[in-house]
Amino acid sequence: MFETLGERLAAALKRISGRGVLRPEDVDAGLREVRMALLEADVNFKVVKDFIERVRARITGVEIAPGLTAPQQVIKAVNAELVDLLGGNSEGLRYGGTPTVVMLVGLHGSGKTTTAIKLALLARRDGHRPLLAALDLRRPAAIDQLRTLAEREKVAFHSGSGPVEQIAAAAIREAQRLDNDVVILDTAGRLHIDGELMDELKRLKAAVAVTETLLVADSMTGQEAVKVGEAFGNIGLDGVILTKLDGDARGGAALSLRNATGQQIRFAGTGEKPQDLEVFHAERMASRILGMGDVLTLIERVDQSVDKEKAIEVERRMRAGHLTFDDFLAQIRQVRGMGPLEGMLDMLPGGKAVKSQLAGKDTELEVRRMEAMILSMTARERAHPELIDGARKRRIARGSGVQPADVNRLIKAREAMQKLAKQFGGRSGKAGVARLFGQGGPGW
Ligand SMILES: Nc1nc2c(ncn2[C@@H]2O[C@H](COP(=O)(O)OP(=O)(O)O)[C@@H](O)[C@H]2O)c(=O)[nH]1
Ligand SMILES: [Mg+2]
Repeated sequence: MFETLGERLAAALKRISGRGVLRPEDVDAGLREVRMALLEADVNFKVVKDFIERVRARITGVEIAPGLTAPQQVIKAVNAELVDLLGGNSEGLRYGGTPTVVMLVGLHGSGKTTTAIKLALLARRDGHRPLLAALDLRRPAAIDQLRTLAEREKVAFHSGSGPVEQIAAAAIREAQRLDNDVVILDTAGRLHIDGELMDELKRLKAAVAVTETLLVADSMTGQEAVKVGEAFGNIGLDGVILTKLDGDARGGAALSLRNATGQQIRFAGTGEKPQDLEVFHAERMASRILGMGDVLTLIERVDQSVDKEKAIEVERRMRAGHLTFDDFLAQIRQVRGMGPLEGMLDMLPGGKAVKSQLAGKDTELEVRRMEAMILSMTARERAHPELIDGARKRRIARGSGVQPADVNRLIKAREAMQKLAKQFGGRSGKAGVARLFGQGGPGW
């Protein structure tokens, strides 16, 4: 889902480098790419403009957190802004009225009928007794479609002929008689926005006590999404349901619709089956749009668990080109403090250098061995790795229950990391070290 946008953002942000405070030119360059990525993802251009300015305000002058790379810091800001823009999490259907009346509106093919049965099942899971009303009279097949679904799922169903507002009123009376407390109105759609349809929907709303009017919109809708949102917004909306998220590779519609209607996205359709409906979750959607769920989880965890003082200290030493085994140990422990190891190493400053030494091994086990070896060293050996000769290696190996070859590998890992640090740190200061750290990113 939304892979393309996520990948594009990742590629875009790769170019941002730097540590300390994010530099204005990096922010500009990064945001330019984010803008392009969003436009290509078919987010409406006005929405993009607005979004970019908000992210800019959020990150200008922000200090890059120890343990994060500059791109990760920007991703964090983009994500936070996305969550805000998406308007928080939905709590599901709002029940109220006798009965609760949910009116579904939207273009033809957007998924209204499919969503009607999905909502009926959801209401039933919530302990309610739903009734489905077929109000799409333009196409006889539409009524049959809903009737078939209702019968299959054993949901009460009402249809009729005549003006839609009369059928809707009859459906509500029927629900009251049968003791159904939720009525879902499946209205007609059009291929395009159409005045006649809007009039019909307004009449319908005026005639019956609608609890909520929800716009059903296809997530593949591109620039059109804003027009659709605004047009249906005129009849008065209480929320949006985004369908076909299972097939969408872009995700722009979520942002556009939210922005155009001012309403929350309440549900997400994730398939053709009646069970394929999720209550909308802003964080989940944002991470889907970014396509970086794992990275975001990690950023959160780094934020919470990295000992910032320690991280700064290790970074300073690396920059000076001197990395003791105590620093190495601190790194490893920080990694382990964060939980499952796989993937974690990628995210830490210098983690990649450690990981390259572990290629093809059981990482967790290997890190535990590294830790054991370092703990078998004397304080002097840890601070001055160059002291470790053959005799010391054998003693360390014995003390930690490994082979001397393992001690050799550990020594090489530290040397490799120090060499990289020297190379980058010595040459071009901040940006160089950041590049080293940036190499720790998930492929970018
Ligand atoms: N993959 C997928 N297909 C969907 C989803 N919602 C609806 N559809 C399909 O979209 C098409 C149109 O849906 P329908 O409910 O008839 O749209 P309506 O004209 O608005 O009532 C049908 O083929 C549905 O199976 C969804 O969330 N995921
Ligand atoms: Mg339909």
